[in-house]
Amino acid sequence: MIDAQTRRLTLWHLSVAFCAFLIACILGFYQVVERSGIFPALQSAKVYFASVSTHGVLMAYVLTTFFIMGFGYYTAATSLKRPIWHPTLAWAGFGLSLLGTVLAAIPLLLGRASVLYTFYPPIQASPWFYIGAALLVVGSWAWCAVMLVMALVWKRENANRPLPLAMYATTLNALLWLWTSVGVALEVVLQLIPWSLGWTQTIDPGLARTLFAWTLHPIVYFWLIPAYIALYCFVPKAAGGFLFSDEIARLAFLGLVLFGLPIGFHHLYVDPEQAAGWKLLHGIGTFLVAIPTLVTGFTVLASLEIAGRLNGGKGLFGWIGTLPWGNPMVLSAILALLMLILGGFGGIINASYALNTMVHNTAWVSGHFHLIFAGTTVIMYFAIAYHLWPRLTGKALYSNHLAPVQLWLWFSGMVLLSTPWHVLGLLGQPRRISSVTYHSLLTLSWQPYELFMIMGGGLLLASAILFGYLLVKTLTHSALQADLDPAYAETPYPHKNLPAWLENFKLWNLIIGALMLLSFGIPIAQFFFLKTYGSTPWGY
Ligand code: HAS
Ligand code: CU1
Repeated sequence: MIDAQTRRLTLWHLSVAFCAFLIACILGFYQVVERSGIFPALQSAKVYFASVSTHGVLMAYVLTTFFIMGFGYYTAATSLKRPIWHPTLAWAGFGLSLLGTVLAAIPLLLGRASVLYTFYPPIQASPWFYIGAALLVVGSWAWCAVMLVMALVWKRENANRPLPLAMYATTLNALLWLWTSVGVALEVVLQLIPWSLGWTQTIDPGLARTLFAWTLHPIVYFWLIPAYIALYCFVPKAAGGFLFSDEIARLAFLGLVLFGLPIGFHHLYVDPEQAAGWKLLHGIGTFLVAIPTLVTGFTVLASLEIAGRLNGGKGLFGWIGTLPWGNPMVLSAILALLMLILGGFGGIINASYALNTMVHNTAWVSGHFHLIFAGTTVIMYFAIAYHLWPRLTGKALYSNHLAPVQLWLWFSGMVLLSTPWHVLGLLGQPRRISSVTYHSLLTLSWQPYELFMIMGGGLLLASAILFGYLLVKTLTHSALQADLDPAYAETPYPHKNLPAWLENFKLWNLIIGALMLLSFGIPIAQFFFLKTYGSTPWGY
């Protein structure tokens, strides 16, 4: 049984995350309807952009950051079997992040921060939006400190044992987030806040986009790592088997952190401020970062196969039928992997310099990240919530039948929403528009896909409401949960000697520092030597 402090911390973080998620789903449904142009009465660019900005910020920053912090506290306490270090610091981080969220939400909802979740200048938001975003990030740094100290103290006391896998990945994620958030923190504090307050008159969008690109790619692995923790640490046991390889899992997490950080220029392929050589370097890195995900797909599949065979499955595919498909953790993993195939394939297209020009800024990109983030990643967040809720509340999950229904609804909705977006992108439909002012045979050809998009959005909203209902009902009904074991998966054989370098975080920090200097040093330094866009780098 976990201690009351960890329970409260995790429940509060996850509750904020899922409230933000529900609001964002309602906005998302409005957006697909508005964007389709089928209901002219709803057409309003002003409301649309306020809505998309709020939707993006709630999903990409609020859902993820609070979920990751809450899940991290749970992972640390249960895998290291000890209470959270410095709960006051953890609660201070929570409070600061919540304050930041509220400060950013007010201008967003008032239409004073309709700058989308990437807030690229020269579109300007109210200063409160940037200040709120900064506080959200600073709050999350408190979480990083708690995770790192807990890992280091445990290591000092258990010098000859490797960190439990879930904590190893959580520690790496805390490290990843510290490195990742530096780019956007510099942009917000040194460029956006002074500019939005009127202290500086100009801004250099090239530098701002470069600093944001520093953050924009690794942040997606910050979101993804909790999903992979569930795939490696919970799914094999839930399926009735073992984790195929603990060592491969550790290498995959390490690979995501090392290769994920220095490659953000694949978001800038068509931007003028960086030269082709730097883009090529980041492009090569982007192909390298696909490897840990490929490895994850096959390791998790191998773990599922072990489980299916232990459950009596025979032949080449017979083990698939003997998997417990009704178990939310297992079902989510299967659906997540299926969405990862197409989502990852889209990522590889995006990463290819020449092909990127075909899909950049089209609906294809929205299709890519809805499939791989809102699909693969968020469905694993659901699975984690179903896994944690009974263990946190002591109450049995309200319905073991409705949970798989909710997951199938999410999967079907996401496929229906994002497949048309891939096609629409190839048919030239721009992303981030409320409507177009040109009409031709091409825009006519978009229409059937818009209908699928609305159906997909409707299924997703239904699924989100069912998810919220199941969590609330679990809290309020009275059936007790008998099994409160955290249920971490084991490998079929005991650990031999894990190489010590895997946990040499000092070494990894040095290597990351060198890679970041190599890939961002000159590209950032150049702004201090060139006069671009009529602005000095920090605008004064
Ligand atoms: Fe991405 C744009 C490239 C992964 C999120 N991405 C975005 C944006 C977001 C995002 C939010 O190179 C939009 C940013 C914006 O607003 O401007 N992305 C990649 C690549 C990967 C990738 C190469 N992205 C993610 C993940 C995300 C995410 C993960 C969130 C969680 N992305 C890009 C690029 C752009 C981009 C460009 C810029 C586009 C532009 O022009 O603006 C890779 O990590 C993907 C690797 C994955 C694979 C798939 C492997 C397949 C597996 C399946 C195994 C299944 C088996 C069978 C074995 C290569 C592992 C299962 C069978 C059963 C029976 C179960
Ligand atoms: Cu990226």
